[in-house]
Amino acid sequence: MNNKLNIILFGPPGAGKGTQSEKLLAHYQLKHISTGDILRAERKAGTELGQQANAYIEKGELVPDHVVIGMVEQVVRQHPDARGFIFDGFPRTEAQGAALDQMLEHLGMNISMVLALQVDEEELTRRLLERGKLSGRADDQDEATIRNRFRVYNNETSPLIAFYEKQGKLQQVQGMGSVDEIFYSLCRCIDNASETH
Ligand code: B4P
Repeated sequence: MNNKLNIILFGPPGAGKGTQSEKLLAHYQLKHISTGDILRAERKAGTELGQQANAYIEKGELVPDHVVIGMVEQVVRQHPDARGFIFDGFPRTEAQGAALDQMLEHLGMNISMVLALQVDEEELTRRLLERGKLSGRADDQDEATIRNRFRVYNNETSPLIAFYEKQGKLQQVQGMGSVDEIFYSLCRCIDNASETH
């Protein structure tokens, strides 16, 4: 295995994955892979993939596994010289987690750690509705869609917590507080893990 720093930033919708990824990738010089951002860029460009994905996103459903797995693999393969990757919003199902492990193993890499942001649903809802007002993102504006996203997270995504716990890679991080406080906690986890390896 090579010594790239590959981090999964995990958490429910609105947990701060995108917000913290921006700070972490600048600090550790990593390549950012946000499946949500890629899907929204496809939609903006009016591609067929973007139009198909939009139908799922607007309802708060997950885009099919094979679509997002293919997207992630393409980005990983395009950056063989990256110091490592931050996977933001991916994986979101056990099938995506297994595919990611397989893909990285094939490329002589692995996941270094999974940092799971913990935020309660009341705060998540508040953040998403607030972003909805500012960004115009349709999936952040409707409370029923937000509730569906939490339901999908609880049913399809949260089993990944046990998946990564079994691998000894999961670290829970307090995701309530200021952006800088949470960033500090994440950096502490990464630096401690890097020292012990
Ligand atoms: P994503 O784009 O991944 O959206 P998200 O989970 O809602 O956002 P994130 O967690 O990054 O937002 P953040 O907290 O940073 O996914 C959107 C949709 O795309 C999914 O519902 C799905 O349909 C599809 N999709 C994406 N990936 C997929 C996959 N792998 N498989 C299948 N489908 C997939 O930000 C939230 C708000 O909180 C921001 O406004 C931010 O400013 C604010 N905030 C952040 N930290 C804060 C703090 N500490 N205090 C106060 N506010 C804070």
